[in-house]
Amino acid sequence: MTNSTIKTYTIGHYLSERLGQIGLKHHFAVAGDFNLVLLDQLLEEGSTKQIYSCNELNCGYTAEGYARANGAAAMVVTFNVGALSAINAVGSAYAESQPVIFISGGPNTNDQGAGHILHHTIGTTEYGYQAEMVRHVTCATEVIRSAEHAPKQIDHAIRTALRLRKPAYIEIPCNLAAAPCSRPGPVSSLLAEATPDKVSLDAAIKAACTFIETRKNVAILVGSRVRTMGALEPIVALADRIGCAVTVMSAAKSFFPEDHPAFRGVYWGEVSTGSARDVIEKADGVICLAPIFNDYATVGWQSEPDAKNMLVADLTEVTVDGQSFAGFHLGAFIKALSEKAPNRPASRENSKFTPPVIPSSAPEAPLTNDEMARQINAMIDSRTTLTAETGDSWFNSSRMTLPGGARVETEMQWGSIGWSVPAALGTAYAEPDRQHLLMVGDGSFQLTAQEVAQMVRYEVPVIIFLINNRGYVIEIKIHDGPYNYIKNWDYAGLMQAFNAEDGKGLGLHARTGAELADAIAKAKANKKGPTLIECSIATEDCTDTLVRWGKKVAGANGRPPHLG
Ligand code: DPX
Ligand code: MG
Repeated sequence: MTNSTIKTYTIGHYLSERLGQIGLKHHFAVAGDFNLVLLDQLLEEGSTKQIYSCNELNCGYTAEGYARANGAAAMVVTFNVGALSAINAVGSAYAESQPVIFISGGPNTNDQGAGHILHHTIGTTEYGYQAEMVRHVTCATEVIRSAEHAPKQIDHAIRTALRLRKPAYIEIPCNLAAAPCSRPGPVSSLLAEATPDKVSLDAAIKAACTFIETRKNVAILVGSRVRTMGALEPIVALADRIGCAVTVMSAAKSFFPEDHPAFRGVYWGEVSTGSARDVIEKADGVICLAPIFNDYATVGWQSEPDAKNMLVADLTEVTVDGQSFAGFHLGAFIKALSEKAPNRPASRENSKFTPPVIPSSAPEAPLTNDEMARQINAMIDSRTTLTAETGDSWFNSSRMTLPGGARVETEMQWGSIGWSVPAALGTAYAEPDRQHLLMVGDGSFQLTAQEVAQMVRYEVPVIIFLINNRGYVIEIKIHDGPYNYIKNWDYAGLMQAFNAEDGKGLGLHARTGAELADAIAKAKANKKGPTLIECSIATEDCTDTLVRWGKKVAGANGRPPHLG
Protein backbone atom coordinates (compact mmCIF):
# COMPACT_ATOMS: atom_id res chain seq x y z
CA MET A 1 0.00 0.00 0.00
CA THR A 2 1.33 3.46 -0.74
CA ASN A 3 0.92 6.46 1.46
CA SER A 4 -1.88 7.96 -0.71
CA THR A 5 -3.99 4.77 -0.62
CA ILE A 6 -3.82 4.34 3.16
CA LYS A 7 -7.35 4.59 4.57
CA THR A 8 -6.70 5.14 8.26
CA TYR A 9 -3.50 7.06 8.95
CA THR A 10 -1.80 5.84 12.14
CA ILE A 11 1.02 6.68 14.55
CA GLY A 12 3.12 4.01 12.84
CA HIS A 13 2.42 5.57 9.44
CA TYR A 14 3.40 8.98 10.79
CA LEU A 15 6.71 7.67 12.05
CA SER A 16 7.29 5.82 8.79
CA GLU A 17 6.65 8.89 6.67
CA ARG A 18 8.96 11.00 8.81
CA LEU A 19 11.79 8.45 8.48
CA GLY A 20 11.48 8.63 4.71
CA GLN A 21 11.32 12.42 4.77
CA ILE A 22 14.60 12.72 6.66
CA GLY A 23 16.35 10.76 3.94
CA LEU A 24 16.30 7.17 5.16
CA LYS A 25 15.79 4.42 2.62
CA HIS A 26 15.93 1.55 5.13
CA HIS A 27 15.14 0.85 8.75
CA PHE A 28 16.57 -2.08 10.71
CA ALA A 29 14.47 -4.36 12.86
CA VAL A 30 14.13 -7.44 15.01
CA ALA A 31 10.52 -8.55 15.51
CA GLY A 32 8.88 -9.14 18.89
CA ASP A 33 5.28 -9.10 20.06
CA PHE A 34 5.51 -5.54 21.44
CA ASN A 35 6.51 -4.17 18.00
CA LEU A 36 4.71 -6.39 15.47
CA VAL A 37 1.85 -3.97 14.79
CA LEU A 38 4.36 -1.15 14.45
CA LEU A 39 6.38 -3.19 11.95
CA ASP A 40 3.13 -3.74 9.99
CA GLN A 41 2.54 0.01 9.89
CA LEU A 42 6.07 0.69 8.66
CA LEU A 43 5.65 -1.90 5.91
CA GLU A 44 2.25 -0.53 4.95
CA GLU A 45 3.32 3.09 4.69
CA GLY A 46 6.46 1.90 2.96
CA SER A 47 8.71 4.99 2.83
CA THR A 48 11.67 2.92 4.03
CA LYS A 49 12.56 -0.69 3.39
CA GLN A 50 12.46 -3.05 6.38
CA ILE A 51 15.72 -4.95 6.88
CA TYR A 52 16.09 -7.64 9.54
CA SER A 53 19.02 -8.30 11.86
CA CYS A 54 19.99 -11.48 13.74
CA ASN A 55 19.82 -9.75 17.12
CA GLU A 56 19.27 -6.31 18.58
CA LEU A 57 22.92 -5.53 19.28
CA ASN A 58 23.70 -6.16 15.64
CA CYS A 59 20.61 -4.19 14.63
CA GLY A 60 21.94 -1.20 16.56
CA TYR A 61 25.41 -1.43 15.06
CA THR A 62 23.97 -1.81 11.57
CA ALA A 63 21.98 1.37 12.15
CA GLU A 64 25.08 3.11 13.53
CA GLY A 65 27.07 2.15 10.41
CA TYR A 66 24.21 3.21 8.16
CA ALA A 67 24.06 6.61 9.88
CA ARG A 68 27.77 7.16 9.24
CA ALA A 69 27.20 6.87 5.50
CA ASN A 70 23.69 8.25 5.27
CA GLY A 71 23.56 10.97 7.95
CA ALA A 72 20.90 9.24 10.08
CA ALA A 73 19.32 5.82 10.68
CA ALA A 74 16.45 4.06 12.44
CA MET A 75 16.11 0.77 14.30
CA VAL A 76 13.05 -0.97 15.74
CA VAL A 77 13.22 -3.47 18.59
CA THR A 78 10.91 -5.07 21.11
CA PHE A 79 10.55 -4.11 24.78
CA ASN A 80 13.28 -4.97 27.33
CA VAL A 81 14.67 -8.21 25.87
CA GLY A 82 15.36 -6.40 22.62
CA ALA A 83 15.99 -2.84 23.72
CA LEU A 84 18.31 -3.69 26.60
CA SER A 85 20.51 -5.70 24.22
CA ALA A 86 20.60 -2.74 21.86
CA ILE A 87 21.79 -0.24 24.47
CA ASN A 88 25.48 -1.02 23.83
CA ALA A 89 25.04 -0.09 20.17
CA VAL A 90 23.06 3.03 21.05
CA GLY A 91 25.93 3.96 23.37
CA SER A 92 28.17 3.67 20.35
CA ALA A 93 25.93 5.98 18.35
CA TYR A 94 26.09 8.49 21.21
CA ALA A 95 29.87 8.24 21.62
CA GLU A 96 30.47 8.38 17.88
CA SER A 97 27.86 11.15 17.29
CA GLN A 98 25.44 9.35 15.02
CA PRO A 99 21.74 10.29 14.92
CA VAL A 100 20.15 6.85 15.25
CA ILE A 101 16.40 6.87 15.93
CA PHE A 102 16.01 4.09 18.48
CA ILE A 103 12.41 2.86 18.39
CA SER A 104 11.03 0.32 20.83
CA GLY A 105 7.65 -1.28 21.09
CA GLY A 106 6.12 -0.85 24.55
CA PRO A 107 3.55 -2.54 26.78
CA ASN A 108 -0.18 -2.11 26.11
CA THR A 109 -1.28 1.14 27.76
CA ASN A 110 -3.86 -0.80 29.83
CA ASP A 111 -1.04 -2.68 31.53
CA GLN A 112 0.81 0.47 32.55
CA GLY A 113 0.04 1.34 36.16
CA ALA A 114 -2.45 -1.55 36.45
CA GLY A 115 -0.31 -3.75 38.67
CA HIS A 116 0.03 -6.34 35.90
CA ILE A 117 3.19 -8.40 35.51
CA LEU A 118 4.20 -8.68 31.85
CA HIS A 119 6.42 -11.15 29.98
CA HIS A 120 9.82 -9.89 28.74
CA THR A 121 10.08 -7.59 31.77
CA ILE A 122 11.99 -7.89 35.04
CA GLY A 123 8.75 -8.95 36.70
CA THR A 124 7.86 -5.74 38.48
CA THR A 125 4.78 -3.72 37.58
CA GLU A 126 6.23 -0.38 36.59
CA TYR A 127 7.49 -0.02 33.01
CA GLY A 128 9.31 3.29 32.95
CA TYR A 129 12.74 1.81 33.67
CA GLN A 130 13.65 1.11 30.04
CA ALA A 131 13.21 4.79 29.12
CA GLU A 132 15.20 5.73 32.25
CA MET A 133 18.11 3.52 31.22
CA VAL A 134 18.06 4.76 27.67
CA ARG A 135 17.98 8.41 28.76
CA HIS A 136 21.73 8.30 29.40
CA VAL A 137 22.60 7.30 25.84
CA THR A 138 20.09 9.44 23.94
CA CYS A 139 19.53 13.16 23.53
CA ALA A 140 15.72 12.91 23.61
CA THR A 141 13.55 10.21 25.19
CA GLU A 142 9.90 10.11 24.15
CA VAL A 143 7.42 7.58 25.50
CA ILE A 144 4.19 7.88 23.50
CA ARG A 145 1.04 7.78 25.62
CA SER A 146 -1.63 9.03 23.19
CA ALA A 147 -2.22 9.52 19.48
CA GLU A 148 -2.90 13.18 20.13
CA HIS A 149 0.61 13.90 21.37
CA ALA A 150 2.44 11.35 19.21
CA PRO A 151 3.26 13.67 16.28
CA LYS A 152 4.93 16.30 18.41
CA GLN A 153 6.81 13.68 20.43
CA ILE A 154 8.06 11.88 17.32
CA ASP A 155 9.07 15.18 15.74
CA HIS A 156 10.85 16.30 18.89
CA ALA A 157 12.93 13.12 19.05
CA ILE A 158 13.88 13.23 15.36
CA ARG A 159 14.61 16.98 15.32
CA THR A 160 16.82 16.76 18.43
CA ALA A 161 18.73 13.76 17.08
CA LEU A 162 19.43 15.46 13.76
CA ARG A 163 20.49 18.75 15.33
CA LEU A 164 22.69 17.28 18.06
CA ARG A 165 23.93 14.30 16.01
CA LYS A 166 23.05 11.91 18.81
CA PRO A 167 20.60 9.00 19.09
CA ALA A 168 17.02 9.64 20.26
CA TYR A 169 14.47 7.23 21.70
CA ILE A 170 10.81 6.71 20.80
CA GLU A 171 8.70 4.12 22.66
CA ILE A 172 5.36 3.19 21.10
CA PRO A 173 2.95 1.00 23.13
CA CYS A 174 1.80 -2.03 21.14
CA ASN A 175 -1.84 -0.92 21.22
CA LEU A 176 -1.03 2.60 19.93
CA ALA A 177 1.07 1.77 16.86
CA ALA A 178 -2.07 1.48 14.72
CA ALA A 179 -4.06 4.21 16.52
CA PRO A 180 -5.40 6.89 14.15
CA CYS A 181 -3.19 9.95 14.03
CA SER A 182 -2.87 13.23 12.12
CA ARG A 183 -0.61 13.48 9.06
CA PRO A 184 2.80 15.18 9.29
CA GLY A 185 3.39 18.81 8.39
CA PRO A 186 6.41 20.01 6.41
CA VAL A 187 9.63 18.21 7.31
CA SER A 188 11.79 21.33 7.03
CA SER A 189 11.41 22.17 10.73
CA LEU A 190 12.99 18.82 11.57
CA LEU A 191 15.83 18.96 9.11
CA ALA A 192 16.97 22.52 9.17
CA GLU A 193 19.92 23.55 11.28
CA ALA A 194 18.76 26.05 13.84
CA THR A 195 19.47 29.48 12.30
CA PRO A 196 23.00 30.40 13.41
CA ASP A 197 23.34 33.16 15.99
CA LYS A 198 25.08 35.62 13.71
CA VAL A 199 26.37 37.87 16.48
CA SER A 200 27.99 34.94 18.24
CA LEU A 201 29.32 33.49 14.98
CA ASP A 202 30.86 36.84 13.97
CA ALA A 203 32.50 37.14 17.39
CA ALA A 204 33.89 33.60 17.10
CA ILE A 205 35.29 34.32 13.64
CA LYS A 206 36.89 37.55 14.87
CA ALA A 207 38.52 35.72 17.80
CA ALA A 208 39.64 32.88 15.51
CA CYS A 209 41.20 35.33 13.01
CA THR A 210 43.07 37.05 15.84
CA PHE A 211 44.26 33.64 17.07
CA ILE A 212 45.61 32.80 13.59
CA GLU A 213 47.12 36.26 13.00
CA THR A 214 49.02 36.26 16.29
CA ARG A 215 50.57 32.82 15.73
CA LYS A 216 53.56 32.17 13.50
CA ASN A 217 53.16 28.47 13.01
CA VAL A 218 49.55 27.46 12.48
CA ALA A 219 48.34 23.94 11.63
CA ILE A 220 44.98 22.21 11.33
CA LEU A 221 44.19 19.02 13.25
CA VAL A 222 41.05 17.23 12.01
CA GLY A 223 39.05 15.21 14.56
CA SER A 224 36.51 12.44 14.15
CA ARG A 225 33.35 14.42 14.81
CA VAL A 226 33.74 16.25 11.50
CA ARG A 227 32.15 13.08 10.09
CA THR A 228 28.81 14.58 11.06
CA MET A 229 29.33 17.38 8.52
CA GLY A 230 29.06 14.88 5.67
CA ALA A 231 31.20 16.71 3.13
CA LEU A 232 34.90 17.44 3.52
CA GLU A 233 34.97 20.37 1.05
CA PRO A 234 34.58 23.08 3.73
CA ILE A 235 37.65 21.73 5.55
CA VAL A 236 39.64 21.71 2.32
CA ALA A 237 38.50 25.28 1.64
CA LEU A 238 39.70 26.33 5.11
CA ALA A 239 43.08 24.62 4.61
CA ASP A 240 43.48 26.31 1.22
CA ARG A 241 42.62 29.70 2.65
CA ILE A 242 45.08 29.51 5.56
CA GLY A 243 47.62 27.68 3.42
CA CYS A 244 48.87 25.69 6.41
CA ALA A 245 49.68 22.01 6.97
CA VAL A 246 46.83 19.64 7.84
CA THR A 247 46.97 16.48 9.95
CA VAL A 248 44.18 14.15 11.03
CA MET A 249 43.69 12.36 14.34
CA SER A 250 43.75 8.55 14.30
CA ALA A 251 39.95 8.37 14.61
CA ALA A 252 39.65 10.84 11.72
CA LYS A 253 41.69 8.89 9.17
CA SER A 254 40.38 9.84 5.68
CA PHE A 255 38.61 13.00 6.91
CA PHE A 256 41.04 15.11 4.92
CA PRO A 257 42.09 14.01 1.41
CA GLU A 258 45.53 12.42 1.67
CA ASP A 259 46.36 13.43 -1.90
CA HIS A 260 45.93 17.12 -1.01
CA PRO A 261 49.31 18.95 -0.97
CA ALA A 262 48.69 20.23 2.59
CA PHE A 263 48.28 16.74 4.09
CA ARG A 264 51.03 15.76 6.52
CA GLY A 265 49.79 12.48 8.05
CA VAL A 266 48.00 11.03 11.07
CA TYR A 267 48.79 12.79 14.36
CA TRP A 268 48.83 10.12 17.07
CA GLY A 269 51.66 11.16 19.40
CA GLU A 270 54.62 8.85 19.05
CA VAL A 271 52.81 6.54 16.60
CA SER A 272 52.04 9.38 14.17
CA THR A 273 52.63 8.95 10.42
CA GLY A 274 54.41 11.26 7.95
CA SER A 275 55.54 14.50 9.54
CA ALA A 276 52.32 14.95 11.53
CA ARG A 277 53.97 14.81 14.94
CA ASP A 278 56.57 17.39 14.05
CA VAL A 279 53.95 19.70 12.51
CA ILE A 280 51.58 19.58 15.51
CA GLU A 281 54.20 19.67 18.24
CA LYS A 282 56.05 22.60 16.66
CA ALA A 283 52.90 24.61 15.98
CA ASP A 284 52.10 27.55 18.23
CA GLY A 285 48.51 27.58 16.93
CA VAL A 286 46.57 24.35 16.32
CA ILE A 287 43.09 24.66 14.85
CA CYS A 288 41.39 21.51 16.17
CA LEU A 289 38.24 20.58 14.27
CA ALA A 290 35.87 18.43 16.35
CA PRO A 291 38.58 16.43 18.13
CA ILE A 292 38.23 13.84 20.88
CA PHE A 293 41.36 13.80 23.04
CA ASN A 294 40.77 10.59 24.96
CA ASP A 295 43.43 8.34 26.52
CA TYR A 296 43.78 6.24 23.35
CA ALA A 297 44.13 9.26 21.04
CA THR A 298 46.71 10.87 23.32
CA VAL A 299 48.69 7.60 23.70
CA GLY A 300 47.91 7.28 27.41
CA TRP A 301 47.85 11.07 28.03
CA GLN A 302 51.34 11.55 26.54
CA SER A 303 50.48 13.64 23.48
CA GLU A 304 47.98 16.42 23.48
CA PRO A 305 48.61 19.86 22.00
CA ASP A 306 49.17 22.51 24.66
CA ALA A 307 45.74 23.98 25.57
CA LYS A 308 46.98 27.59 25.24
CA ASN A 309 47.99 26.87 21.63
CA MET A 310 44.65 25.35 20.68
CA LEU A 311 41.55 26.67 19.02
CA VAL A 312 38.91 23.97 19.49
CA ALA A 313 35.93 24.04 17.15
CA ASP A 314 33.46 21.43 18.32
CA LEU A 315 30.06 20.51 16.91
CA THR A 316 28.18 23.23 18.76
CA GLU A 317 30.81 25.52 20.30
CA VAL A 318 34.17 27.12 19.64
CA THR A 319 36.79 27.75 22.33
CA VAL A 320 39.64 30.11 21.57
CA ASP A 321 42.03 32.02 23.83
CA GLY A 322 39.89 31.21 26.88
CA GLN A 323 36.65 32.44 25.32
CA SER A 324 33.77 30.18 24.31
CA PHE A 325 31.22 30.85 21.56
CA ALA A 326 28.04 28.87 20.77
CA GLY A 327 24.78 29.21 18.87
CA PHE A 328 25.96 27.87 15.50
CA HIS A 329 27.07 24.56 14.11
CA LEU A 330 30.63 23.52 13.23
CA GLY A 331 29.87 23.63 9.50
CA ALA A 332 28.78 27.27 9.69
CA PHE A 333 31.95 28.17 11.62
CA ILE A 334 34.29 26.42 9.17
CA LYS A 335 32.57 27.97 6.18
CA ALA A 336 32.68 31.49 7.64
CA LEU A 337 36.31 31.10 8.74
CA SER A 338 37.33 29.85 5.30
CA GLU A 339 36.10 33.18 3.90
CA LYS A 340 37.94 35.40 6.42
CA ALA A 341 40.98 33.60 7.85
CA PRO A 342 44.44 35.13 7.28
CA ASN A 343 47.15 33.31 5.33
CA ARG A 344 49.69 31.41 7.49
CA PRO A 345 51.60 28.97 5.24
CA ALA A 346 54.72 28.40 7.41
CA SER A 347 53.83 24.92 8.70
CA ARG A 348 53.12 23.70 5.16
CA GLU A 349 56.17 25.32 3.60
CA ASN A 350 58.50 23.92 6.24
CA SER A 351 57.32 20.32 6.17
CA LYS A 352 56.89 17.43 3.76
CA PHE A 353 54.74 14.33 3.59
CA THR A 354 56.30 10.98 2.90
CA PRO A 355 53.61 8.30 3.00
CA PRO A 356 54.40 5.23 5.12
CA VAL A 357 55.68 2.25 3.11
CA ILE A 358 54.27 -1.13 4.05
CA PRO A 359 56.92 -3.82 3.40
CA SER A 360 56.10 -6.74 1.09
CA SER A 361 57.12 -10.38 1.35
CA ALA A 362 57.69 -13.20 -1.16
CA PRO A 363 54.42 -14.62 -2.56
CA GLU A 364 55.03 -18.15 -1.23
CA ALA A 365 56.26 -17.07 2.23
CA PRO A 366 53.85 -17.46 5.18
CA LEU A 367 51.43 -14.53 5.27
CA THR A 368 52.56 -11.62 7.42
CA ASN A 369 50.65 -8.72 8.89
CA ASP A 370 52.62 -6.36 6.63
CA GLU A 371 51.92 -8.30 3.45
CA MET A 372 48.22 -8.49 4.32
CA ALA A 373 48.00 -4.75 5.04
CA ARG A 374 49.93 -3.98 1.84
CA GLN A 375 47.56 -6.01 -0.33
CA ILE A 376 44.46 -4.54 1.31
CA ASN A 377 45.87 -1.03 0.86
CA ALA A 378 46.40 -1.77 -2.85
CA MET A 379 42.66 -2.51 -3.23
CA ILE A 380 41.58 0.88 -1.92
CA ASP A 381 40.35 3.26 -4.60
CA SER A 382 38.43 6.52 -4.44
CA ARG A 383 35.14 4.63 -4.06
CA THR A 384 36.22 2.36 -1.22
CA THR A 385 35.07 2.41 2.38
CA LEU A 386 37.34 0.46 4.73
CA THR A 387 35.81 -0.39 8.10
CA ALA A 388 38.49 -1.21 10.69
CA GLU A 389 37.56 -2.95 13.93
CA THR A 390 39.16 -2.24 17.31
CA GLY A 391 42.46 -4.12 17.51
CA ASP A 392 45.51 -4.13 15.29
CA SER A 393 43.20 -3.21 12.37
CA TRP A 394 43.29 0.37 13.76
CA PHE A 395 47.06 0.53 13.41
CA ASN A 396 47.00 -1.16 10.02
CA SER A 397 44.42 1.27 8.65
CA SER A 398 46.31 4.21 10.14
CA ARG A 399 49.42 3.45 8.06
CA MET A 400 47.57 2.95 4.77
CA THR A 401 47.89 5.52 2.00
CA LEU A 402 44.52 6.62 0.68
CA PRO A 403 43.47 8.10 -2.63
CA GLY A 404 41.07 11.06 -2.38
CA GLY A 405 37.49 9.88 -1.85
CA ALA A 406 38.51 6.72 0.04
CA ARG A 407 36.96 6.45 3.46
CA VAL A 408 37.95 4.74 6.69
CA GLU A 409 35.42 4.05 9.44
CA THR A 410 36.58 3.25 12.98
CA GLU A 411 34.85 3.34 16.35
CA MET A 412 37.69 4.71 18.45
CA GLN A 413 35.65 6.46 21.13
CA TRP A 414 33.32 3.55 22.00
CA GLY A 415 35.72 0.77 20.95
CA SER A 416 33.29 -2.10 21.46
CA ILE A 417 34.55 -5.22 19.73
CA GLY A 418 31.97 -6.80 17.42
CA TRP A 419 30.86 -3.39 16.14
CA SER A 420 32.45 -3.66 12.72
CA VAL A 421 30.63 -6.62 11.15
CA PRO A 422 27.12 -5.16 11.47
CA ALA A 423 28.40 -1.58 11.02
CA ALA A 424 30.06 -2.46 7.70
CA LEU A 425 26.78 -4.04 6.63
CA GLY A 426 24.93 -0.82 7.51
CA THR A 427 27.45 1.31 5.62
CA ALA A 428 27.12 -1.00 2.61
CA TYR A 429 23.30 -0.74 2.61
CA ALA A 430 23.63 3.04 2.60
CA GLU A 431 26.18 3.22 -0.21
CA PRO A 432 25.73 0.21 -2.48
CA ASP A 433 27.85 1.73 -5.24
CA ARG A 434 31.04 1.80 -3.18
CA GLN A 435 33.47 -1.04 -2.54
CA HIS A 436 33.19 -2.14 1.11
CA LEU A 437 36.19 -3.69 2.82
CA LEU A 438 36.24 -4.83 6.42
CA MET A 439 39.23 -5.67 8.60
CA VAL A 440 38.20 -7.54 11.73
CA GLY A 441 40.20 -9.60 14.22
CA ASP A 442 39.23 -13.14 15.24
CA GLY A 443 38.32 -12.06 18.78
CA SER A 444 36.04 -9.24 17.67
CA PHE A 445 34.41 -11.37 14.99
CA GLN A 446 33.26 -13.92 17.55
CA LEU A 447 30.89 -11.35 19.10
CA THR A 448 28.69 -10.59 16.11
CA ALA A 449 29.69 -13.17 13.48
CA GLN A 450 26.13 -14.20 12.69
CA GLU A 451 25.44 -10.89 10.97
CA VAL A 452 27.44 -12.21 8.01
CA ALA A 453 24.30 -14.30 7.42
CA GLN A 454 22.38 -11.08 6.69
CA MET A 455 25.06 -10.09 4.15
CA VAL A 456 24.33 -13.45 2.52
CA ARG A 457 20.57 -12.98 2.78
CA TYR A 458 20.53 -9.48 1.30
CA GLU A 459 23.38 -10.22 -1.16
CA VAL A 460 25.65 -7.47 0.17
CA PRO A 461 29.19 -7.93 -1.26
CA VAL A 462 31.29 -6.84 1.72
CA ILE A 463 34.84 -8.21 1.51
CA ILE A 464 35.80 -9.33 5.02
CA PHE A 465 39.45 -9.73 5.99
CA LEU A 466 39.26 -11.90 9.08
CA ILE A 467 42.62 -11.63 10.80
CA ASN A 468 43.19 -14.90 12.57
CA ASN A 469 46.07 -14.22 14.94
CA ARG A 470 44.67 -16.59 17.57
CA GLY A 471 43.73 -14.12 20.23
CA TYR A 472 43.20 -10.62 21.56
CA VAL A 473 46.56 -9.33 20.36
CA ILE A 474 46.01 -5.68 21.29
CA GLU A 475 45.19 -6.85 24.82
CA ILE A 476 48.22 -9.14 24.81
CA LYS A 477 50.35 -6.06 24.14
CA ILE A 478 48.62 -3.97 26.82
CA HIS A 479 48.38 -6.60 29.57
CA ASP A 480 48.84 -10.30 28.91
CA GLY A 481 47.17 -13.25 30.60
CA PRO A 482 45.29 -16.46 29.81
CA TYR A 483 42.10 -14.49 29.17
CA ASN A 484 43.55 -13.12 25.92
CA TYR A 485 43.53 -16.48 24.11
CA ILE A 486 40.38 -17.70 22.41
CA LYS A 487 38.92 -20.87 20.89
CA ASN A 488 39.93 -21.09 17.27
CA TRP A 489 37.13 -21.37 14.69
CA ASP A 490 37.08 -22.40 11.06
CA TYR A 491 36.09 -18.86 10.08
CA ALA A 492 36.18 -19.42 6.32
CA GLY A 493 34.17 -22.62 6.83
CA LEU A 494 31.37 -20.65 8.51
CA MET A 495 30.34 -19.27 5.17
CA GLN A 496 29.06 -22.63 4.07
CA ALA A 497 26.81 -22.77 7.13
CA PHE A 498 25.52 -19.24 6.49
CA ASN A 499 24.92 -19.97 2.81
CA ALA A 500 22.78 -23.03 3.61
CA GLU A 501 20.79 -23.97 0.51
CA ASP A 502 20.74 -20.70 -1.39
CA GLY A 503 23.47 -18.24 -0.29
CA LYS A 504 26.27 -16.97 -2.47
CA GLY A 505 28.83 -16.04 0.17
CA LEU A 506 32.42 -17.17 -0.29
CA GLY A 507 34.78 -18.35 2.43
CA LEU A 508 38.50 -18.51 1.56
CA HIS A 509 41.78 -19.18 3.34
CA ALA A 510 44.96 -17.12 2.90
CA ARG A 511 48.13 -18.53 4.47
CA THR A 512 50.60 -16.96 2.01
CA GLY A 513 50.77 -13.72 0.04
CA ALA A 514 49.96 -15.61 -3.15
CA GLU A 515 46.86 -17.21 -1.60
CA LEU A 516 45.73 -13.80 -0.42
CA ALA A 517 46.16 -12.28 -3.89
CA ASP A 518 44.17 -15.15 -5.36
CA ALA A 519 41.43 -14.79 -2.73
CA ILE A 520 41.19 -11.04 -3.37
CA ALA A 521 40.69 -11.68 -7.10
CA LYS A 522 37.85 -14.12 -6.30
CA ALA A 523 36.32 -11.69 -3.79
CA LYS A 524 36.24 -8.89 -6.33
CA ALA A 525 34.37 -11.12 -8.77
CA ASN A 526 31.76 -12.15 -6.15
CA LYS A 527 29.05 -9.47 -6.39
CA LYS A 528 26.18 -11.57 -5.02
CA GLY A 529 27.24 -11.89 -1.44
CA PRO A 530 30.03 -11.39 1.09
CA THR A 531 33.49 -12.91 0.79
CA LEU A 532 35.30 -13.79 3.99
CA ILE A 533 39.05 -14.20 3.61
CA GLU A 534 40.56 -15.81 6.67
CA CYS A 535 44.09 -14.40 6.89
CA SER A 536 46.23 -16.61 9.15
CA ILE A 537 49.12 -14.77 10.75
CA ALA A 538 51.31 -15.45 13.77
CA THR A 539 50.14 -14.16 17.16
CA GLU A 540 53.33 -12.16 17.70
CA ASP A 541 53.07 -10.56 14.22
CA CYS A 542 51.51 -7.14 14.64
CA THR A 543 52.33 -3.53 13.77
CA ASP A 544 55.18 -2.03 15.79
CA THR A 545 52.99 1.01 16.45
CA LEU A 546 50.52 -1.21 18.34
CA VAL A 547 53.33 -2.40 20.62
CA ARG A 548 54.60 1.12 21.31
CA TRP A 549 51.11 2.50 21.87
CA GLY A 550 50.09 -0.51 23.98
CA LYS A 551 52.97 0.08 26.42
CA LYS A 552 51.95 3.69 27.00
CA VAL A 553 48.26 2.88 27.41
CA ALA A 554 49.14 0.10 29.86
CA GLY A 555 51.20 2.67 31.80
CA ALA A 556 48.23 5.05 31.95
CA ASN A 557 45.87 2.25 33.09
CA GLY A 558 48.37 1.20 35.75
CA ARG A 559 48.85 4.58 37.46
CA PRO A 560 48.47 4.17 41.23
CA PRO A 561 45.63 6.06 42.93
CA HIS A 562 46.36 9.57 44.20
CA LEU A 563 46.23 9.38 47.95
CA GLY A 564 45.11 12.38 50.00
C1 DPX B 1 39.40 -6.62 23.43
C2 DPX B 1 40.12 -6.50 22.25
O1 DPX B 1 41.28 -10.59 17.72
O2 DPX B 1 41.94 -8.16 17.41
O3 DPX B 1 44.07 -7.34 16.57
O4 DPX B 1 43.98 -9.53 17.74
O5 DPX B 1 43.69 -7.42 19.00
P1 DPX B 1 43.50 -8.11 17.68
P2 DPX B 1 40.84 -9.18 17.96
O6 DPX B 1 39.58 -8.80 17.35
O7 DPX B 1 40.79 -8.98 19.51
C3 DPX B 1 40.21 -7.82 20.08
C4 DPX B 1 40.74 -7.65 21.49
C5 DPX B 1 39.14 -7.99 24.02
N1 DPX B 1 38.95 -5.51 24.10
O8 DPX B 1 42.14 -7.48 21.41
S1 DPX B 1 40.38 -4.95 21.57
C6 DPX B 1 38.14 -5.47 25.29
C7 DPX B 1 36.68 -5.42 24.97
C8 DPX B 1 36.14 -4.46 24.07
N2 DPX B 1 34.82 -4.49 23.77
C9 DPX B 1 34.02 -5.39 24.35
N3 DPX B 1 34.49 -6.32 25.21
C10 DPX B 1 35.81 -6.34 25.52
N4 DPX B 1 36.92 -3.54 23.48
C11 DPX B 1 32.57 -5.41 23.96
MG1 MG C 1 43.08 -11.37 17.19
